Amino acid sequence: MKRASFAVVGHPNKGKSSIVSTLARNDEIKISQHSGTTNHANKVSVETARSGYELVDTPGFQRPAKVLNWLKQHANSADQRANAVARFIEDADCQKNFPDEVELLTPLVKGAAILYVVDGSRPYGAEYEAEMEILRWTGQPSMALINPIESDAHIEAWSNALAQYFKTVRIFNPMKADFEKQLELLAAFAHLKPEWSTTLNLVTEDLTAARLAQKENCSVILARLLEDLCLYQTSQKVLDKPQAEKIQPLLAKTYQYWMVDREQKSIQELFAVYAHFHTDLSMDRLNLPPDLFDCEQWYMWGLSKQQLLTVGVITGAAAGAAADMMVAGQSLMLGAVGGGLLGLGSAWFGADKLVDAKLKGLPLGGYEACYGPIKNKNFPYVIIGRFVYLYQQVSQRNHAIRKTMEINSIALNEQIKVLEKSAQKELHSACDKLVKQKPVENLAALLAPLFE
Ligand SMILES: Nc1nc2c(ncn2[C@@H]2O[C@H](COP(=O)(O)OP(=O)(O)OP(=O)(O)O)[C@@H](O)[C@H]2O)c(=O)[nH]1
Ligand SMILES: [Mg+2]
Repeated sequence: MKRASFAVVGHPNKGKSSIVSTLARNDEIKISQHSGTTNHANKVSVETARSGYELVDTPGFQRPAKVLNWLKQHANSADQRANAVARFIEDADCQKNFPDEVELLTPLVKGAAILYVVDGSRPYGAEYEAEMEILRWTGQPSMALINPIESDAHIEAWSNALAQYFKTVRIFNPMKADFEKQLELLAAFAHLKPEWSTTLNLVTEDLTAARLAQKENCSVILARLLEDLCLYQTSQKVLDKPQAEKIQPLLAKTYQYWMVDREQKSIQELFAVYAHFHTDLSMDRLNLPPDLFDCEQWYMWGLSKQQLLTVGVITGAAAGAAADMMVAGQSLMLGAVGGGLLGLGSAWFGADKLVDAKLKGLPLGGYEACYGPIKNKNFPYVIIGRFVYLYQQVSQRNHAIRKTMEINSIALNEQIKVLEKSAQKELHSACDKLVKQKPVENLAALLAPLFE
């Protein structure tokens, strides 16, 4: 089956690239307020599970009146017009004098249909007629899109004028058009050329199915995030209580860093699900309850006979050498002495004490200093609220939008409150289990309604 292809053409700076970006869900396409941003035809493939189509972003018309003159000199009657356009793009002088028109007409000569874009917030003028006339000469199926960039002040005048050149005229705002509107436009594309309708209808079906799968994906991402954040605990085995107190700030840092980082990872996954790879996000960092270091959570630990034996061997060999004591610590499973903890060196590890312990034989014991997990009942709701709110923004964000995504913390807090109040019984009980570090079956399915 032949793939549909659409060249998006028009005056410079009317939102052609924005339309391509939104329809193709591609946020890499260059868009800017400077006229002439696109200076080469850029083919963008839209791939779906079973089908696809092609959009060609093009530079704007620069000298349409001159181009139309050239064409008129090369065609005496209507039947020669398409051929004159084909000669125009091949002509070396034209390529030199009218590079933008050659770029934008080439895909049309190769069989692409026309999507002619105008700005409905600016008045109509006869100067557009040369470009519309040129497009008509190509003989390709066509549609006009009115993009109300700043307002819809001149839509009516535009509609009247465009109707004389194009059978189909639609209003389409690439910044605001939601998923339904995008599908409606796709349905109109399918009517442009009968031989494309099958593949384009498949595209619509695929996109609809993909949209559902994206939501499911989001509930899985959130479920994993919740489980990880609610279970996470960082701990370090130490010899005595003062040491445990000493490493508290370090544990706190490790813990906070891990939690924030873990949430960030999920946010990245969320953006990736919706193919937003270049969005800057401004959102308050995840705030954790201040004091998770609980002295009650220090556990006495003892070593097995086998381990005691190892203490003897290793400490005997390494006595006095701080660096070697670290190694000894690891082999004794006193906890990984990694990252920041290394900085504390043998002082906290207590080489002498180990040796002492060996000399005295028994007992060799210590404490386990723990940080986390969070037992605050509200915590899962905070995570859910943040994620669902972000989901709402990301899933509705059109790919033509380039500005930073600002997540307002007041709106975010409101969302969390509303969510907590309205959460159904099942969700409440799931959250309750999570903060008790109990497993929740089918968590993703329980969360799914939040993504409706
Ligand atoms: N507010 C708003 N801005 C828009 C809309 N469409 C386009 N713009 C802005 O208009 C400017 C031009 O958009 P582009 O998509 O780069 O226009 P273009 O027709 O591809 O421009 P050239 O490549 O220079 O011919 C950018 O700053 C867009 O952000 C719209 O519907 N609403
Ligand atoms: Mg452009």
